[in-house]
Amino acid sequence: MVVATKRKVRQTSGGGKPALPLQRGAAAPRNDEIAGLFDEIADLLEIEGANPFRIRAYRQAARTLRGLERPAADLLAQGKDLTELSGIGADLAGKIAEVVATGHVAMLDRLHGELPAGLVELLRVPGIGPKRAKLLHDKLGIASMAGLQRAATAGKLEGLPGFGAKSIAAIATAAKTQVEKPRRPLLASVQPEADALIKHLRGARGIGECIVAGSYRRQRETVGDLDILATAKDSRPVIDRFVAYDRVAKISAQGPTRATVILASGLQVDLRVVPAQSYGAALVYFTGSKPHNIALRKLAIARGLKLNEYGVFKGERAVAGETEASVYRAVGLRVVPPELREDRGEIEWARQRPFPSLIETSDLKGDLHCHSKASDGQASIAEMAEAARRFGLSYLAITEHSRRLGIAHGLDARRLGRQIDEIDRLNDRLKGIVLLKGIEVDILEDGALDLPDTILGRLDLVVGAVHGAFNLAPEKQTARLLRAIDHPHFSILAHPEGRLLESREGMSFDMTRVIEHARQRRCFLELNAQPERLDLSDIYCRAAKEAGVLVSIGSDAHRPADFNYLRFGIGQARRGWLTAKDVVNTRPLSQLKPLLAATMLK
Ligand code: DGT
Ligand code: CA
Ligand code: CA
Repeated sequence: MVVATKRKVRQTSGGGKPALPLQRGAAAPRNDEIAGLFDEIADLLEIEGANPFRIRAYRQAARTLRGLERPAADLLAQGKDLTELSGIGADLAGKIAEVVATGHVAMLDRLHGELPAGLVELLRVPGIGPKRAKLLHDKLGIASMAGLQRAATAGKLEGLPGFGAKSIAAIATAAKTQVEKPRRPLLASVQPEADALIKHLRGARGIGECIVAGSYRRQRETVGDLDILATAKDSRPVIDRFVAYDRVAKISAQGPTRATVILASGLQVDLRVVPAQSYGAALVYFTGSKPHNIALRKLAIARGLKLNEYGVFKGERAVAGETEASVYRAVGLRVVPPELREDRGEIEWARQRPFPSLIETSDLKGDLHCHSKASDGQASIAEMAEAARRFGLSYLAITEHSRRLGIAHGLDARRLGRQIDEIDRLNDRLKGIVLLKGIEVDILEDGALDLPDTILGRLDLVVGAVHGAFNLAPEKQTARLLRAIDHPHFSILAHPEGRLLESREGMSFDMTRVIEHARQRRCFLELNAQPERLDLSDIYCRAAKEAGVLVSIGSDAHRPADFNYLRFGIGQARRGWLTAKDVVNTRPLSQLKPLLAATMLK
């Protein structure tokens, strides 16, 4: 499915213009900034009721831009033809060039003239689609989330066609949450910024260590800001180089050993420079989480020690601080893997026994969720197979959408039948990778699957997923999922929670029952590695593990570059305490096959 990331280029400093780097003069817009503008165009076109294929073109272009390894601005500077990129035609290539040259897209400016920019925010509220957003605007003049919240509180939504009392109450609550909650960028979207900034800082005179700590190091799916920790005898050159970085839009604070800046993207970055003998203590402190730190400090106090970001002290004397290991040892613990530092039982564990070796990207042997051009992907099956092989995988399941998802060009039984034959032929000539035959079949509202058993039975695996009716009452939603799992051919429940980070809450249902059912029926739960999903989330990964249900980490790749998303899936899996053993696609094909076959023979 093409998923809209509703993130916009955020404003950083006064004025009504988006905070493109152009505000600072020479720097060119980054790919994700251009992508943000395209997503906004798609959102506004959707509200205007434009042709779905046109909307989809902008979304795909945004995706392509986000996945490019090099800045589009550089490609243009070298005279490269952007229409060679998948999903980019002449019109979109022209718009990219326009953003690079001017910082604007005239078309978006025109759309803003027709529709208030704040209307797009309304699409983040469950239950409000483009049609309802337009209705709210036309009938009540609502043009922002805050406006929606005010109107809902004042009872103004009552009586609008199609708005029942229940849905009004749900909308009011959602609008309130959205207004109060600042948006947090996705881990994957800040990673390139973090890498580039660290590379820049390493050029500072006298710098020793230099690392991103905070929620980023803990691999949280979204990050509030970046916390960079560096060591140096003389902190000044490091601070000077930091605030002089060409993507800094605003310096919020600057002192001799610390500084805070806002980058052109709106991302805040904190920097702390400490002497080498405090590195371990500072790293523990700035990695957090805060509840984890508080628990550590209690342990220190109980031992008559003082723990802070400079070290562990007995009176005035430092007893630890240079390494993380020394700090944990001083309070009687083993080192806790950063992803587990959330005060969810890891402290007790660290006192008693070694941690299991958490899963790593290199443990993955294959991927059980991907798309090709046959549905809404952007490459051929052979190209996806080659990309998976290059990523180091030895098998790949092709799982297109099913017929119900017309917008994604979902397959009916006849087209799936042809694809099965095509994959058989491809397997005869492909080297170094084996393709598995699958489908991402739609789970209908009543829990039935969107394709007949006869065709599903010919596959190696059936991945089932919910793509609509997210708002069923919890009992109905649970029953729907249990019924799908009960289907004679059902292997993996894809993106089980249905969350879209920062834009859609997960569905309400009884996950404990779903996990238990999956265990009984010997099927698997997916951890979908798309950056805006990371679904299963960490706590349910752990619940699945404890129940003995294997997790499948799937890229849901729509393009060759998307296999890189598996790394973020691994981050979330580690946060869920998963080891290689807990993940089904760490098995070599010979061990995987019987496991899949068991799901297809119920
Ligand atoms: P974020 O930025 O919201 O995604 O989450 P973090 O965990 O990166 O939080 P941030 O940036 O506010 O602070 C970085 C770390 O610094 C945090 O994980 C723990 C530590 N820290 C911050 N404030 C406090 C505090 O008041 N007490 C303690 N013990 N540690 C703190
Ligand atoms: Ca942070
Ligand atoms: Ca911070």
